[in-house]
Amino acid sequence: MRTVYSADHLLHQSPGELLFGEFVPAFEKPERAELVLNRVREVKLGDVIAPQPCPLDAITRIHAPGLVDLLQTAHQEWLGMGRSGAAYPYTWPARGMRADRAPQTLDGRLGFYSFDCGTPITATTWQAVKTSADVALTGANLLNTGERAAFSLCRPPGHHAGSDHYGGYCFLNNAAIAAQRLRDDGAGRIAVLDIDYHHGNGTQQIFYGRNDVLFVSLHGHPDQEYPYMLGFDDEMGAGRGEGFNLNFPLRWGTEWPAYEAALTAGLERIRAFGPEALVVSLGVDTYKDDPISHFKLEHEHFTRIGAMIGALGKPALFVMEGGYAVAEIGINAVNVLAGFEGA
Ligand code: SP5
Ligand code: ZN
Repeated sequence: MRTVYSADHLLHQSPGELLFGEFVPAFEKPERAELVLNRVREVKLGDVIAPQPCPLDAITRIHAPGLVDLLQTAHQEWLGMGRSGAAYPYTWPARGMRADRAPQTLDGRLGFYSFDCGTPITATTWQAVKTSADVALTGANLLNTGERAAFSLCRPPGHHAGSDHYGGYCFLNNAAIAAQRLRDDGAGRIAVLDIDYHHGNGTQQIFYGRNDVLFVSLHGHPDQEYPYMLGFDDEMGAGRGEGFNLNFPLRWGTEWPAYEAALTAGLERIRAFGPEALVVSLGVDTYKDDPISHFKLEHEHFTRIGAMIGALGKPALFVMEGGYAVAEIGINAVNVLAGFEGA
């Protein structure tokens, strides 16, 4: 399968995140994508191609104009206020506060449109974020031209970004933007399967009221794990979307047998839904040595995940999400892709 990649991802480098009361080096760092690319080349997965720049309306199909504008202008405004470094929010709306109107000042808007402090905006973040969406859209276009599979090596990742909020190292929801493109180009039904360790809260929120995009996610249980406030198994969709959202929250320490059982059930739901194509939010932070996660998957399990997805017999677009065991991220991500191709 072909890989879509751009070096523009290097334009986003987080100076760090607040964790357990300390400012620590970012887990989501540029080497991640470089090492996945190296592995793609090492195993000769297929050609590596550059993304086509896509018009902004593919992004505003999914995201609020106020969010897109903030991502584009926040850092310049930050500097204009005499500040240096990256733009971080410091206050957020809670229950009972006015979450229906965007504040006017930069600090108000940074908090209004975000949900954590791990997702800083630098001078060149927007260029990386826009190109990451282009990488996803170009992958969707490959499926539209009849390819059975494509790998969008997106960075920054996307699945935590909702229609009007960013966070979790994610600014725009690459997988959702690609899924919408597949719908707009004629696919009647699309399934999004999210295998990142963290719940894809953004993707769930975007499609929660819809029955044309099924969302299925396996992730750390929100009782224990980030993003804490979404991803429970009683979230089944709303309105016309009822029955088209399926969460498999799994406890810390989950090993392959329980993971495989949940994936089998998730794939069964996707089979019954009968999508024209699948978008896979491919995070490999389920790996046993991931520094911020608590599942116990081994290299070989990623190959098996890919084979199980391939056995559906549907075209699939793989969109890169998380994975922070940097030395092994290439092996784990490409094992999924090779497993899919071998199925
Ligand atoms: C795309 C993606 O994988 N985003 C993940 C964002 C997670 N950010 C919060 C990190 C919390 C770290 N918890 C540390 C546990 C260390 N034992
Ligand atoms: Zn993750």
